[in-house]
Amino acid sequence: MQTRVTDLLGIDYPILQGGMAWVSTAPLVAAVSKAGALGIIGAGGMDANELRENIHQVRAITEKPFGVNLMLLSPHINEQIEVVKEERVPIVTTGAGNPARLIDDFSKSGILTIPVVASVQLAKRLVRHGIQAIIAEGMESGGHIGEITTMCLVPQMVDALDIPVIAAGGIGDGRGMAAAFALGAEGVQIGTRFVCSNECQIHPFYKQAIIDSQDRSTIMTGMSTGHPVRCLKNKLTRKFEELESLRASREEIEALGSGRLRRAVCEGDVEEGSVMAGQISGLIHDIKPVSDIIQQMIEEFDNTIAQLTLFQKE
Ligand code: TUI
Repeated sequence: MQTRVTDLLGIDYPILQGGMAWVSTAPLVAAVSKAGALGIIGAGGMDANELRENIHQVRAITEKPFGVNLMLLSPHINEQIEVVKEERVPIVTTGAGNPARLIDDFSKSGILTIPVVASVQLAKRLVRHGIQAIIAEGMESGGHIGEITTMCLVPQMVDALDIPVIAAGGIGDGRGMAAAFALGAEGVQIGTRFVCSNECQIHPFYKQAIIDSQDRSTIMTGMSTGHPVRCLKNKLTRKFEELESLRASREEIEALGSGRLRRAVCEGDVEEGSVMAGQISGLIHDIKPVSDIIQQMIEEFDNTIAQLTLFQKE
């Protein structure tokens, strides 16, 4: 499968594994890259040494391209920037902010910056800074999100930009991938589906919470703080709802969220922890190897496209 995205990134399939803080560490990333897609280390939550260690671990397993996702709100962001430059990481994706100041500097170090954005306005601004591809993330995604759905964001992004658009948010199988391509995307970024893989090194209760979920199992919290986050409904999200209904201060709401992702991912506390997951969670029913997820997605993509061509007039 060749698109501008596979050409640019040097991968076999136009699939990126979303960089997920605490979740996408070296074993998952290496498995995804080894299988011909792009694995991405989620640097959010890592200090400089942990990030360097993860980069070395990926390189010990595969020579294929991989990326690092920099969460721009991370307290370790400046040291992480130095590490990706020193380690000559080929691809950096960014999230939760405007990466304009990094693009030129990274480019001089041979690093390709692919921003994750949730609006056409920021995307256009970043194109003027010289980016070569962008990830358009809809609000179906897990974690920190914007306001627009993938269905509406992707075609508007495609029309506004000349660079390839990678669709993210609400895609968990080959049908979703085909839908994204129908909207003009040339690649997809997948998060939640890869969480439920054998190679993903998180507490089993987190994976099980996704498997047990249905279509209406996620909720957006933290809207009043300006940093809305999607996760599975649980005791913690009910506390958020209560605080927000009482119009609690931003500080109070942010304090409630502190350390909660780690608690869910590492300790398996899926009631008091933040179980970040996308709306596609309800579609995920099993845990399987990364290579099976990718192969089945490509097969399903091909079948979907073949089915759709039956609609063509003679
Ligand atoms: O970054 C993400 N998703 C994330 S980051 C994360 S870690 C976290 N932990 C605790 C609380 C909050 C986050 C979990 N999930 N996705 C990419 C993304 N970026 N979605 C939306 C944006 C975004 C938002 C605003 C990008 C740029 C932006 O720009 C604002 C500006 O400065 O113009």
